[in-house]
Amino acid sequence: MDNFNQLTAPGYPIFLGSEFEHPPIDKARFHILPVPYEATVSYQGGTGLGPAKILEASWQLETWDGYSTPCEQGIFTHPPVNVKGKGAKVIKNIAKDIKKIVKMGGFPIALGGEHSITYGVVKGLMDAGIKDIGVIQIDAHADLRDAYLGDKYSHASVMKRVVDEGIPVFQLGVRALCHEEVAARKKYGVYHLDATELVPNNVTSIDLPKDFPKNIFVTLDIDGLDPAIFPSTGTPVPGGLGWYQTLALFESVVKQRNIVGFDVMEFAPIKGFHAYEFSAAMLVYNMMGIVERCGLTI
Ligand SMILES: [Mn+2]
Repeated sequence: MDNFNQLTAPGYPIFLGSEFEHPPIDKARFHILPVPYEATVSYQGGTGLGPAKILEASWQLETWDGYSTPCEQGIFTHPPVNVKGKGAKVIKNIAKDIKKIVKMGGFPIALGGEHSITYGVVKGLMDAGIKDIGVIQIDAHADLRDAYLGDKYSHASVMKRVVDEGIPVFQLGVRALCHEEVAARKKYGVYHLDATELVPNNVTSIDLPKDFPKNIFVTLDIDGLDPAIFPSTGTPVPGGLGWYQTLALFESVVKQRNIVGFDVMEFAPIKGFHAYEFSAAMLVYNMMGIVERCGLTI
């Protein structure tokens, strides 16, 4: 890392800072928004360091992802969101930053941080005027509790906040959920293909229901993948999605709808194990590549 002067804020390198000439903000398609928020941890901590470590590791990526060079479309890394305070205040700050990105015509990519952030991201998309939106959630957990430990803004309740906004959700890879969440799935008509259906059969593409919204946002909780790939997360659960399977499922939904952004949440770096940091950076970059090559323009 020889060019570490490319920082958005102290400790925050820009995505792929080592590799190419970065365009000005209004010329970039991909807008990375680091959200180092970690407040409602229920097991192991560390997600607050996630965004900075992903950005740092991104300097080791090849710009050619095997199919194309997504960075040619321009990547702009924003300074991290102000995450001082808790709950509603932070959600508001996130929404404000996402709205700004969408209003300037950018494609937002939020990096967490804990999963509660996603509610702020989705709010930002709505505030920017995007209508008819659905969320595809790749996750080990359903995150549909109304509140967790009394907290409505907990990472374990984030999808409940989303369905409460009347937004349809499709869950992929879930393998840990409680009775309250099973009932919430029924009540809110949450679509799901759980890990037991996807993983043993190596399912790599799905058909979104006909009435699923035309605009989609994909939220990827890193624990949706198997902990053999990402043990670096707060609440790992065995039996998760494979690397290629995750990317293929992502590609299959991107080909069916207009994707308006994605996030990668719950990455908690483990000191001394840089493989996981690089894997998270590559996952983000490969998802950008899929958006570039397969994204529809509706
Ligand atoms: Mn989650």
